[in-house]
Amino acid sequence: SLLVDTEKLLNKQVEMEGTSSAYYLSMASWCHMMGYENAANYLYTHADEERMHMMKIFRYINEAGGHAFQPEIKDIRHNFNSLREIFELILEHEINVTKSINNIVDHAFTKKDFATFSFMQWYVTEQREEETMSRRALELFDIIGEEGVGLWTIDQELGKLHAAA
Ligand code: OFO
Repeated sequence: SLLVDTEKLLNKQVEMEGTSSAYYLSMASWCHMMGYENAANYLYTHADEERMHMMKIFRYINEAGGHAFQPEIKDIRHNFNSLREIFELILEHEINVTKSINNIVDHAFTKKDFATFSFMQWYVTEQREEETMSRRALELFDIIGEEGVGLWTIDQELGKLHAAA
């Protein structure tokens, strides 16, 4: 079964993925309200994916003999200053998620918990993809520029990026 500190770290990760889901849903709502349709769809889907990330760890904890806790998620931000800010926040957030995942991988290896170590590999790969996607999305703002029809074009390109993922 799971070591107590491993179980704690995994439950913290459940909370982090749940928070990601809530955070991205809140961002999706702001984009939708503002008329950034493609960005909104991208983020609605992203929110669902984070929920799935949360559930995967949740089930693992119980299957491995631990006890998964439904996280209490609060203090989610609802208002943002710009579309660009949202994508900056996403990248920043994903970098923190990667750090947290790496910490669990490192811990599992040190404790010779190879089941958890192997389980977490999926997240390592996923984070690399998510960080790349976030960087691509952010680059659009510099390449296209936000003046004139820029924001509209960025939203269109975000839709394409999303479709390609
Ligand atoms: Fe985007 O973070 Fe989950 O893993």
